[in-house]
Amino acid sequence: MAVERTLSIIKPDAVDKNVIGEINARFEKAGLQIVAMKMVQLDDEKAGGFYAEHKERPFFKDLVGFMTSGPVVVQVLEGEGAVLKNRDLMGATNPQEAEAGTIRADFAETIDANAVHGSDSTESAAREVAYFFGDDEICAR
Ligand code: RTP
Ligand code: MG
Repeated sequence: MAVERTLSIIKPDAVDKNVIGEINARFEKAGLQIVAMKMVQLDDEKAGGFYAEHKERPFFKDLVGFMTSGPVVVQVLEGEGAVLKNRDLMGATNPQEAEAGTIRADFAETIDANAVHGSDSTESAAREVAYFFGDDEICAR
């Protein structure tokens, strides 16, 4: 399987719960390496641009409101099949439907405040990584 990069965001609810380390430990135990990482406070423009694909959806305003409600940790994860591996670790979008042992099942309660974001394809990953990080901010291993 090819080595890939994927964008991960630890969302405001998980930062507020003080579980950044626990979530990152899961990535590392699964063989994903953190090759870039920063904590940022998103504003409406940055969060709205990130979720532009959902602009016409009824939940867009709430989504942007939630993503700007507190700091997030944005990071690039690298490893074999990183995109799908991260999605598997995250679990379903709605924590109520997420498989036991996944990040969302263990750390999230609602579909709005669902602890983490992960790119859904290698194409999205390339766009999302570039949205937050310059090449000089990613530390190739
Ligand atoms: P994400 O992009 O944050 O990793 O989540 P995802 O791929 O699992 O879900 P996506 O369909 O991309 O939706 C982005 C975020 O919007 C919120 N959402 N709310 N109320 C709703 O029906 C609804 N659907 C999606 C979620 O917070 C989801 O993470
Ligand atoms: Mg998504």
